[in-house]
Amino acid sequence: MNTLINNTMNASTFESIVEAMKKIEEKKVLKLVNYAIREGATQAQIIEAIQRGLDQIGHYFEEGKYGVTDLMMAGIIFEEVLKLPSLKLINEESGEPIGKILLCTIERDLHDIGKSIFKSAALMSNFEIIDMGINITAQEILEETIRSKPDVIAISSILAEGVRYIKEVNEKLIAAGIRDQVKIIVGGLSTHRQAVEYTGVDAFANDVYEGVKQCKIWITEGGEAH
Ligand code: B12
Repeated sequence: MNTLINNTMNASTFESIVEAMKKIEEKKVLKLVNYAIREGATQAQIIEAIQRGLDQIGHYFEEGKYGVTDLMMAGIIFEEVLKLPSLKLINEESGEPIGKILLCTIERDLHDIGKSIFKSAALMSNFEIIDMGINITAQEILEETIRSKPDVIAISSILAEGVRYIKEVNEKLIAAGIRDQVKIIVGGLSTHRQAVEYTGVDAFANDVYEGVKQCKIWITEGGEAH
């Protein structure tokens, strides 16, 4: 049983969202998500249900049951869910920014759903976000870091090849003599704790809320990366 399900989201609603997502049933997913929100589901619960469906879609893709068009459709559905007015309410930014995060998806990677979720979670925690978008090179990250002086660089890397470009980001910041002025956190399917050591970044988190918590620790308590 999923740890996120509690009395704010009925287990059968959760499973129905997973099923509808797996089958790429756009209208049904949106209807069920709206229903779940009315039931009191949190943003994290909804994201987890959709992500479970997406994981299955990923397996179907590997097995050849689904093609790239299906992946695209799945991505579109997730984006529509994130844009739902009922979910947007939970996304609203409020208060003074507590710090600045430079956010992007790494070079050659076009996946941006995880990045959008991290952005929502960071905005909810009153971070200012500079979203550079997708397919961003180490050189572009270096230039934007010099320009906007963020406290944290947050990188999403879904494709396995992303790890080497993230390593390049670290090397470029060191060469420019500014590595000690900024923290780097990475997240995504291709990243794992070992990647922290290989790439030289400060932290890894595949859970966006854990990632935002780490950024807060760096900003508000001057804490060290885990
Ligand atoms: C939707 C999708 C697409 C869509 C993307 C649409 C979009 N707007 O993003 C499209 C159709 C464009 C696409 C294309 C491709 N895809 Co694709 N895609 C997926 C799919 C089904 C879902 C990805 C997703 O959005 N998941 C939901 C989000 C929420 O999860 P997430 O990205 O992991 O993010 C979470 C965490 O990782 C974390 N996180 C993410 N970023 C960050 C950043 C920070 C700072 C932090 C703290 C946390 C964090 O938080 C998020 C929330 O929990 C996955 C399958 C899967 N199991 O995930 C395949 C998958 C990622 N794709 C894959 C492949 C192979 C491709 C293609 C190469 C297919 C092709 N032959 O053309 C292309 C590559 C294009 C490119 N150059 O990037 C493979 C990747 C294999 C690998 N590891 O390298 C997967 C795993 C499918 C598979 N099982 O084979 N894809």
